[in-house]
Amino acid sequence: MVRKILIANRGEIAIRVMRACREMGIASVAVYSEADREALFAKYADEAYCIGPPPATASYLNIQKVIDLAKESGADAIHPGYGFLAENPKFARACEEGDIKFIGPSSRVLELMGDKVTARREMIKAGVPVVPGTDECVAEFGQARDIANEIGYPVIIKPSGGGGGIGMTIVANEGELAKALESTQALATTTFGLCDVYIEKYLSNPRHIEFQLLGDSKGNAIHLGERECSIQRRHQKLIEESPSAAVTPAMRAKMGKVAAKAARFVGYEGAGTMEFLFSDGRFYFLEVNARIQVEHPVTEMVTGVDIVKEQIRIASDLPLSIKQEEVRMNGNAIECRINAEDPLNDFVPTPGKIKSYHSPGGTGIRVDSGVYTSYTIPPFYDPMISKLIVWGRDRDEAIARMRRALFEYIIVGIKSNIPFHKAVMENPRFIKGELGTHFIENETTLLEDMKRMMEREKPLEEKLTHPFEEKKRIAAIAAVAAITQMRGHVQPKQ
Ligand code: MV4
Repeated sequence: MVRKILIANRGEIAIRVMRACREMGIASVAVYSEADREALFAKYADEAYCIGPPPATASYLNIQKVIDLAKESGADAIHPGYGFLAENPKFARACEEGDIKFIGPSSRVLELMGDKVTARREMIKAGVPVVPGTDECVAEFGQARDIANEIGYPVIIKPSGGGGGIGMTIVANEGELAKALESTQALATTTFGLCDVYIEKYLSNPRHIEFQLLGDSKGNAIHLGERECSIQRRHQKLIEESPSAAVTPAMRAKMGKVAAKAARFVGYEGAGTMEFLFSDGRFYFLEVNARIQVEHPVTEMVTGVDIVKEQIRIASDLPLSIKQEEVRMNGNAIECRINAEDPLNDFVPTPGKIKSYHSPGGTGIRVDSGVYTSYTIPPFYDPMISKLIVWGRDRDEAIARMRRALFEYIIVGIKSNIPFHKAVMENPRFIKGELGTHFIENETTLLEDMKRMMEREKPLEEKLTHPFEEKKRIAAIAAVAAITQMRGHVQPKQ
């Protein structure tokens, strides 16, 4: 078993990993930038070292500095979290060569999955259904025209070095194709240093559904069911849930089996996600995310499996602690990403000082956060404040519980996207489970819904701005909760 882990990340995910370390009797080492000196994760760790100035390129992305600090502190493994160096094959290789265990797949697998054309080709070989399209890079217009005519318009051109939606171009007809090909190649070159692009049939409003996978060094691979992440804006997921309302047990078993088999096929070690588009009852492979994901807690809530602990076991050459037949999905979980951004002003980031903070609790609630009262959210990184995750016996109970928890959640001093989440939890189509990747742009009343909700809460604002008067704050929470009840959304089940 590894004995000491350096966490090459910040915020809530750094704390998430350290919590697993503590439960397993493993020592934790934090590295923090000058902007994160007062961050909770730097205090929570057993040891913490400053790694450099605020910009990520000078700190969290500095491979040599991370490796040096791991060696100096005597860490025998590095957990990269998500983002930053998590899927960087060069970093994984530097760990491999420095005799430090990288908690994640091998540099070979990271390279294979990081190139989207290669990943697509591997998945075709493994028998995974993919979106109709090319299995090669497309360099010439003639090639693009032939494939587009074969699969039919609209098509989408994607950079092979990309992922997560960056730099994609939708093409409606042949007239637009030449220009789109050229501009996507140019963008791919400047953004990823690789002009390779590929073409797929464009699906118009699919659901985004992904399978959680675990593979160990003994050749075992299992799936923990799916998550639906259709509620996103500009490729930033905002709400995720498990299971998906669109997936039947039979579909889950079939697709999960295919995904786990593909993980074995490539020799996948660690936790990972296989992303699919789901349209007209069919799954189409998109890409593999070779890391722990932000939304992993919804899977933990319904399966009871601690995914980070499994990652650490796998890195220690231990077998998975659970067999496929033992995986049970129980109830429904939903996650809302609570961000420091203004939902009424095009979701602009709103970093700054949290003057008062009260997070929800009670049955079925989990809050993963890295903040506290009087903490200042720095402007240098992504503006996530916390993740609010709820569990319910069914989807309706989970939604009611999320609504209740959002009304308990009080953040004074900076604007957050809590009003957005409140509006979605009352949206009729969300409640029916009618989701798609264009949900937010299609639901044109969300902005008005948010405004109405905030107007209703106005009378409470004065109470909430007395952050040090506990009684007034609690009275305000109770009053807000009462308003929710009055709206009559909660109908007791017969
Ligand atoms: C697609 C697609 C439709 N058809 N691929 C976005 C995230 C990335 N992992 C893949 N993405 C998409 N891939 C096919 N064949 C729709 C999306 C997509 C999207 C694409 C461009 C602009 C906005 C989008 C929003 C959601 C999903």
